Amino acid sequence: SRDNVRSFLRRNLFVLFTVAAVALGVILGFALRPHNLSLREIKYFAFPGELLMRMLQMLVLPLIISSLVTGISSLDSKASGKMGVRAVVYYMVTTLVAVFIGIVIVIIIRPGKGSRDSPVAKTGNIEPVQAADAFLDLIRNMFPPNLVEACFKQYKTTYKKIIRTRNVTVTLNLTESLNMTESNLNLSRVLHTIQETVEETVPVSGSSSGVNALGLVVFSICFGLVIGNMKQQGQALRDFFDCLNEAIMRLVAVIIWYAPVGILFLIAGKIVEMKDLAEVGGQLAMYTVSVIVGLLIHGLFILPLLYFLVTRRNPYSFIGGLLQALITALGTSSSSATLPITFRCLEENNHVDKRVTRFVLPVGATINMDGTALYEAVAAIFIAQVNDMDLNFGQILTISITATAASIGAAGIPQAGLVTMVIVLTSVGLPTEDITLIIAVDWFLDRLRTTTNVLGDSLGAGIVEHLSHGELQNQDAEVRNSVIED
Ligand code: DAS
Repeated sequence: SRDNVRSFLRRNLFVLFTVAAVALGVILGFALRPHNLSLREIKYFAFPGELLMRMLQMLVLPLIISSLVTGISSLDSKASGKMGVRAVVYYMVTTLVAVFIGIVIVIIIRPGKGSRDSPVAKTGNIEPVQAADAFLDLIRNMFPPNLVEACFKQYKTTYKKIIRTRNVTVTLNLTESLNMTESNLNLSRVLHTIQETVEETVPVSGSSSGVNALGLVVFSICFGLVIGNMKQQGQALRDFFDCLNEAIMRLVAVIIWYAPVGILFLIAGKIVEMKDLAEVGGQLAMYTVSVIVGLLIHGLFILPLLYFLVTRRNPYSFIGGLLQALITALGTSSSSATLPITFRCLEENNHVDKRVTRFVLPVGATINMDGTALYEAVAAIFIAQVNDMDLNFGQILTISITATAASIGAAGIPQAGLVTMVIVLTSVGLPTEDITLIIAVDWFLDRLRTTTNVLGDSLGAGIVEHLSHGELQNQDAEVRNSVIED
């Protein structure tokens, strides 16, 4: 019928546009590289991409609050409690499996063997950050000092330093932000004190939103639970947040038309900016391969297998409905910016119950980052290998735990995983300045791990929905009975 054709076209037309946008972006990027555009010209060229980032991130704050408050308050506390436990168990299991895969891969491939490929920029005094401080910061981030400041305080300026240190050109994105734990800020101080000549410092205005997602999630869950129990008295607020959520999703429906254009310029701009692949040494190439292999195994095999084992449904058709979100994650390298699109793909394409997506997606996008956890473990062990440091079982266990914690603490913004790396390195006494060894390829790996993060969150919503089928049906029955009574 006409409606079927419309929904088929809408679903596939968008995916077609978005895939075409990625292909065009890559072609345009490589076509522009020989022109050696300056950073400033690249910034202007990539502006349409920055616009998309800003549009999506403008929605993140109201989306997290309205979806969580509506999702939680629409369930009775028993159902939301069970759903929450299932979601957290899924997050922990998949994150630990991802870390395990990463460790096995990096030990088998051993990308760091042999002498150092590229000398590392000598940095100034580094305050070794205690992992305990970082944990405390993580907890602190869950309870923002006041809601207004946590929500609206923007990131400080993000700027690039092009530092040429004895033939290693390192482009550092220094993003100092509310979301980074105190320990991460030490990294930016460390990188600030790099003694080497700074070729060019280009101030690029902060392009990331400033929401402290962790704090917002904790607040919204508590608030949703409370007004969910305020029966008739809370109805007005429940209607308000339900309406707010609906309005945000309608804004997403408009923005999604622009998304392919934005993604095209985001990808093209990055390709123009990246340094010559030839300069990437053998160790760094093997390290990149290790992370990619790990992410592919986890994202295309382990997670779909888990989904199939639980739901007995074809995971790849479920993933087919997510393509728009996965490509947006690839383009923006920010799972929080992708969140609006992830909502739309799960609800419109995969018809996942809104009471589940509204609950698990904002939480998942904030604390469930399988790709990041895998990457932190691989990077830490790679740096140990480069330092000819043999890690014993206890240290590998410590890396597993701190990589998991670092992924929970990482914000859903570009290169957050790189900055929370400090927690993992200091926990096993590895030199934090060696982070500059892996920065050169981080912009690329960030996109892949963000895509894995979004994939993990989305399959998790499908799994939690399947496991919560009973509660959701009871909820529907209660609503029907109450309507009949009325
Ligand atoms: N870019 C982060 C995200 O949005 C992941 C990371 O930096 O590791 O998920």
